[in-house]
Amino acid sequence: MTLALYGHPFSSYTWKAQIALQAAGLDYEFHIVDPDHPENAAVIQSAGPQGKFPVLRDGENLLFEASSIIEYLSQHHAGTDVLLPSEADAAIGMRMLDRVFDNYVMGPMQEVVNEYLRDAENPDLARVEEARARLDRSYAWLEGWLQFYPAQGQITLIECAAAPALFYADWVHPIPEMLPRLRAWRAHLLDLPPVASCVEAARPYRAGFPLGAPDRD
Ligand SMILES: N[C@@H](CCC(=O)N[C@@H](CS)C(=O)NCC(=O)O)C(=O)O
Repeated sequence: MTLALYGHPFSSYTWKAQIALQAAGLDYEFHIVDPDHPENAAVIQSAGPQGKFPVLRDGENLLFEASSIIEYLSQHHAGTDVLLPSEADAAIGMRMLDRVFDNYVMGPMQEVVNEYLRDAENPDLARVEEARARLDRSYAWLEGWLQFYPAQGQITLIECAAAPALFYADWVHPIPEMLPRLRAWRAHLLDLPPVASCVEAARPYRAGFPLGAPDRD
């Protein structure tokens, strides 16, 4: 049975699952969640408590939460040690970084975006500044972490989480020049073929970015 992913090409968490699927060389159908496809929206509404995407369908199984989708792919489809190591402590380390990218990069990035979605003319600037400060703190921490992280073209749970988080976070709040390792790693991630394919598929939707998409990437 073919795997099916429900999501949107401009959605960061959809990228996260797609990068894993593509990195593991898995065939899947893509079902876009948009107003023209209410049948796909119905699937995501039926899967999780908040109707968020991505959702993976594997036969009778519906999986939600991008990290859980990647864990499932790793257990059932990707092959040993492809997306997550089988060694328990190494896997815990990866899950910890996955939480860093979701909670401390994707989270504040989304808060800024949400403020502009709420009212692009009159965002709450105090909230925006507070979220930007949290991004700065995460960026600085990641710069230190990267000193010990070998970026050798591997795609694990870490890269699946990091690529979309850093792609959009840098749009919202550019990574400063004084953090060269993080800037170089973001560029490296965007060059990985599964990530590059998500960037291209999302390109037609850039006009919808609430802060205005930068003329790069
Ligand atoms: N914790 C979820 C977050 C998913 C999420 O926030 N998805 C966004 C798209 S990137 C979404 O569903 N937005 C539509 C909505 O919130 O109704 C995950 O890891 O999959």
